[in-house]
Amino acid sequence: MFNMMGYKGIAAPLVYFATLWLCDFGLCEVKRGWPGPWEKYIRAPEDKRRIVPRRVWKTEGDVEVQNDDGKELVTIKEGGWATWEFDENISGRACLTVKGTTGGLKEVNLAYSESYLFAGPIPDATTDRQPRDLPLPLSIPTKPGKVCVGKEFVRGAFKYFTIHIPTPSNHNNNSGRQSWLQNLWQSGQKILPGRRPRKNPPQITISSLYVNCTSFPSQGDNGRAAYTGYFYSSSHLLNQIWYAGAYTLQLGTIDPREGGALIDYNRIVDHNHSPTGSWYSNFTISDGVSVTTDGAKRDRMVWPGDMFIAIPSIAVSTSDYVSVKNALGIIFRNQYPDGRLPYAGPPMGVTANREFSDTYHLHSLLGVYGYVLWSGDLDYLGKIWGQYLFALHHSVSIVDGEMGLVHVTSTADWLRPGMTGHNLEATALLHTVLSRSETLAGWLGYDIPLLWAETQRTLETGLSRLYCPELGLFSDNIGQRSCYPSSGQPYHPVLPQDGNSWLLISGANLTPSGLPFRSPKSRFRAPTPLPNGPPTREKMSSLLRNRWVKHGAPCPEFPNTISPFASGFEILGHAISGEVDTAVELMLLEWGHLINGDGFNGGSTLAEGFRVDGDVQYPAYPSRARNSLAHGWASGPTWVLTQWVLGIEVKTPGGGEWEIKGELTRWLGWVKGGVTMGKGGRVEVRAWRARCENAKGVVWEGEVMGEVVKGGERGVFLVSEGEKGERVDLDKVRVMKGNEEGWYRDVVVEYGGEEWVFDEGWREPVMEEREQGVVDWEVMEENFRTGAWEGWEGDVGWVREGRRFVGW
Ligand SMILES: *[C@@H]1O[C@H](CO)[C@@H](O)[C@H](O)[C@H]1NC(C)=O
Ligand SMILES: *[C@@H]1O[C@H](CO)[C@@H](O)[C@H](O)[C@H]1NC(C)=O
Ligand SMILES: *[C@@H]1O[C@H](CO)[C@@H](O)[C@H](O)[C@H]1NC(C)=O
Ligand SMILES: CC(=O)N[C@H]1CO[C@H](CO)[C@@H](O)[C@@H]1O
Repeated sequence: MFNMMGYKGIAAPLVYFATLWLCDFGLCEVKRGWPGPWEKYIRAPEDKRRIVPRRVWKTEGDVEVQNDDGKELVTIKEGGWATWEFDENISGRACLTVKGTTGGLKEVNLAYSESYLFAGPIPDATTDRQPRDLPLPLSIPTKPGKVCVGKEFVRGAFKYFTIHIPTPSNHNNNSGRQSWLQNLWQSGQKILPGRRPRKNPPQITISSLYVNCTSFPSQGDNGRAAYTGYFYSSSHLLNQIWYAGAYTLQLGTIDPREGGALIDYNRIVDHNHSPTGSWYSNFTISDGVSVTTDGAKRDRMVWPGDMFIAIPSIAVSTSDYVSVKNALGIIFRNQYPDGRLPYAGPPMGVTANREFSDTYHLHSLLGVYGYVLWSGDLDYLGKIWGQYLFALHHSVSIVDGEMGLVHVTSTADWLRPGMTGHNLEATALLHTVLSRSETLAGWLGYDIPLLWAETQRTLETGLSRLYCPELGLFSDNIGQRSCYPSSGQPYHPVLPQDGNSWLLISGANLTPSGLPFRSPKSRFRAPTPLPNGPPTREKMSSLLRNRWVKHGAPCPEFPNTISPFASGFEILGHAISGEVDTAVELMLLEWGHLINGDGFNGGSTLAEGFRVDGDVQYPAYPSRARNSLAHGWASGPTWVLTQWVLGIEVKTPGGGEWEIKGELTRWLGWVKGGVTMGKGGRVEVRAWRARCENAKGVVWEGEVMGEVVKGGERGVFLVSEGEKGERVDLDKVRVMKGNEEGWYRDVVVEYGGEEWVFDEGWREPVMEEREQGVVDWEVMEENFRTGAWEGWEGDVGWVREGRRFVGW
């Protein structure tokens, strides 16, 4: 009998250990496909080679849509355009079946957009030098038949596809915002001839169109059958979020010869003459046949910042380790002679610029840990260990011993400002990397240098200097953004989301013994004893939660922005700190907006970032159309839901050992899911709220029960009781029907002479109302007037309207 009476809202952890070795070395061939009712949430196409649009979404000008025996015949005349909509955000090479043309039509213009907001004859943006890309001309053969865009014109991500026949007058329109278009028509990606006989104006009739998607080359043609893990719960929204994360990563996994959307940057390497604003995707970004990138539309490059989150999310959904290995491979291949790792893969890392970021350098090292842990590829670790140590040494060498903090010299990070100096995020990252490095050395059987632990103690001392006792969180640096400004300096502490989240993720001791919290260079000194006591992870988690607005967690280090990347660190920080409830709440709030918010793409994929008031603009760019709506770094929930809600934690490389420590949280009534281990073998978990009424009418409800299944065999039932799970003998469990869809209603557990059934009385709690975030337009404008955007006013996509400016 449970000694817990009445309601217990929060799940106790379920704990179970097991060992499983099905594949002992190298990369195992994983079994793909995991059928069940959860498959309805998969967004990937069933046959990626032939994706057909759902409907003609919009037409303008002289366009006729006829129904020809169930097929739509679309006729576009000069000046007209038609936009087709696909079910999902997709990618690939477009092909049309042309039924006929008249008027000597030789070309049409194509335009692509991820969001309906930018759908029409002008594409959304991949370039950072123009607010919108140039339309792509497509030559139309004189004879009817199929015509496809050239191999290099794989468009990375779009949901809307437009065919347009411009009129000659379009070529000369120089009014208002369209002024950049003039350059477009003049220098553009080849444009239509200006003069044509008026009597017989050109037109085209299209009988069908499809897109041949070349993403996720190593997962087969059926994107739905590619899955090696699943997640299914009582929350429709969390299910959508998990699968949108997984599909975002599929779409961003590409043939390495189809990469490189920053064509102005590519130019340094490939010397292309393509005009600014034009686009192609044929730049080779790594070795191998498949590689993971930052985003499907852009930059289609290997970005280490994304890997920390992307690797585990890939591991729990499609196990595409080959693509991860190729991404890490190119970063390490381009290691600079001084040990530093490039900011990104080619074209970066191979130019004379020596692109570098102190934090992304550390993300690459975390990528190695993630890859080896999940895949089990110790062989790879052994091969790059020398390079890894060389890179790690660089980071250790920039620790300022006196301050105890990493001293950052590179401004580059995830495009957020204020990176240089004694920085919190970089310090917390290095602390994390040192712990992971010890684990990696242990797996290889090597001695662990004492220096690493010593450095961690130094960093902890330094971190304490960044603590703001009155505010309860840590500041960005010891300079202008600290809470102990030097005399005469204004008091503007910045308590960054990224750095504080990384502190939660790191195992750093937040209160090194005997150390007063103090400022190094100013006369200010933290009061002793500290007004709110020493920092704890629990308090930090709750202070971070207090900052949320209607659509998510704003990041003070990057004004006006909500970042699913930095928020990915935050949900991880909450989960690691034992606040899984808070992590899930932020998913529902922020990723809920990415799924349901206006202008995103209806939940197929997850965007790079957005504006604090919920608008689709990502404040890193002036042009709203440049936001990438399929960006792998936003996939954090896929990982966190699997590892902290289902609770499947891999303990040794490839899942040789794993542990289940799940938490249903107050947001879920039931959950079910599974993971294929890197070394093969599948682990499945389910947990549900149970209720029991005994003969005397005493009721227990809200209890959590769970089950672990491995290798296809039923495991043990576990009943949560206080802090530890209790096992129930298998023969005391009765499964009534075995119906997958309503499985939680079919499980009856006999325990202590009582029968436990699913608690039908459970209801999903209502989320707290929060205020909408407010945009600080002056700060935004300032950001676009400086740095990378200097001198580009008007061209890159923002125009002034009175005192304010708006992006477009
Ligand atoms: C030029 O573009 C503007 C804005 O799109 C439009 O209102 C105007 O009609 C165009 N003029 C011509 C001559 O096409
Ligand atoms: C899709 O592209 C692949 C790779 O280029 C090619 O082999 C295949 O034939 C194409 N399929 C269709 C239906 O266009
Ligand atoms: C990539 O495509 C562009 C545009 O068609 C072309 O100019 C360039 O030569 C191509 N590069 C390679 C490596 O094929
Ligand atoms: C374009 C495409 O193939 N879309 C598919 C995406 O996934 C949904 C749900 O599984 C399918 O209904 C669509 O056909």
